[in-house]
Amino acid sequence: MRLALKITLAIVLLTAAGLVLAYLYLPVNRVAITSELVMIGDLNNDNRWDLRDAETLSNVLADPFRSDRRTMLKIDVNRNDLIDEEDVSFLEHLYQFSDPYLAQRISGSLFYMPNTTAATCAPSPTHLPNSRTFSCKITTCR
Ligand SMILES: [Ca+2]
Ligand SMILES: [Ca+2]
Repeated sequence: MRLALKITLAIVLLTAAGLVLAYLYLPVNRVAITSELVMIGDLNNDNRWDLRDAETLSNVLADPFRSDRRTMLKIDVNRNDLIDEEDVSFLEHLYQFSDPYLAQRISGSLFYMPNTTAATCAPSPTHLPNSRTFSCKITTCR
């Protein structure tokens, strides 16, 4: 076998071995996920606001103690740790139009800005003992 062919074959084999080792041993994800984006008001997790969310909201309001904390977080739009009339009226108005920009334009200045309809949360919300506080905060999403 000619020397050039041997060198080429050796380079190809070393490159293939290097790629296999890199694929097997290089970490894919070095950073643990510490938060996720949560869409406020999207109660059925389909990434939109519609009448199905309104139906879920009325079910939650009928029996609020059966709902999980994540759902309650998504309903507490004004972030006062209470499910109150302001939250419900905001969400019902949003569900009618499915578009926060359109809902704001129609309702006027009392409607929350669309960029406040998202929050970052820990993947499994952590709670302080004897507290209803979530480890979430409102973010501005543009
Ligand atoms: Ca939804
Ligand atoms: Ca509230």
